[in-house]
Amino acid sequence: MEKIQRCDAVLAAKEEQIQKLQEKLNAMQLKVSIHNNLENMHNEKIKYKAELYAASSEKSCSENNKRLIESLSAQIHENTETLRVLITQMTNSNSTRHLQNRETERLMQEESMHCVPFKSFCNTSTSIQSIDVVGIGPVSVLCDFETAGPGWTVVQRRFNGTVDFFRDWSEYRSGFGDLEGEFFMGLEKLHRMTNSVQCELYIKLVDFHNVVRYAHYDNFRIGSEEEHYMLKSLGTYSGSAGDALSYNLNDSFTTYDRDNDAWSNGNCANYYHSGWWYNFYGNSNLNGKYLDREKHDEKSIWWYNWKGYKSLKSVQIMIRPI
Ligand SMILES: [Ca+2]
Repeated sequence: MEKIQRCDAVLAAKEEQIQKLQEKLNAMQLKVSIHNNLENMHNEKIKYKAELYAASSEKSCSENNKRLIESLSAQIHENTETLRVLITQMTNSNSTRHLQNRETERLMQEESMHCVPFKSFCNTSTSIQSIDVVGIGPVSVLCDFETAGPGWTVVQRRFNGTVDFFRDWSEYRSGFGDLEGEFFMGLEKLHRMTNSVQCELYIKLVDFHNVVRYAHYDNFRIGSEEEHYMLKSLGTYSGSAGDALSYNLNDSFTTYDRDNDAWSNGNCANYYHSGWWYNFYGNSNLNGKYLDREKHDEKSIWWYNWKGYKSLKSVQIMIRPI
């Protein structure tokens, strides 16, 4: 009996313990449930925030895109306008160029109408005329009818010292001076003219006593620039001034900046203050310094076979097709 009572007591204690544990368990389950609910709510909140953010960025992105599209449209419009202006300018430019080309063609045609071949040149008067030089085209030259008969083209002329003849290679190649005054025609033209047809050469010399002499060669020809405009042919000499030029046959042309002479220790063009055909030294110096009186001066204009190194008053060099 006592044992039964003791068991009842233990049982009661256990039931109480179970009840407490049940209460505890219930409390814990409630806590877990609340926690779960809270967690769900938190997750929901995060989800909504994410959606909100997405919606917000979508809107922002859309606005940005809209602004970008507007900006691009404006640029396209601006570029189209610029393109239109450029096309207009180009069209005007083409029209202008077309007109300029037509004008140039017209002037060239007009000039070529007045331009005569070198061979049939200058038979009527002393004047400046346009001739057709092979490989160059129309060239203005001085033709001389009075000095030695018709048909002469003046290569060089000196008579008052107004033009400086101490020039470099490129100027002697192209020519310089004034056709109505003193000038040098230019070696390139001279080369092409004397190679297009056989030419004779006439050199008129006048001293300070107004005595006139001349030198004539019947087959004058000079080489190309690659050949340093070499004095390649003179033919037969005739005249009253003496043959000063044959000494320099087959010699190259020399200027102060292009030493083609045979003098190894110096430059003849520099020494003689000129640009001319030289060997070890010169035997004539028709492009030398112009002096206004007769003077023994190796830098002046001289023709050795007539007056040595005495300066001359005037010179005229001419060529004529044969
Ligand atoms: Ca030299």
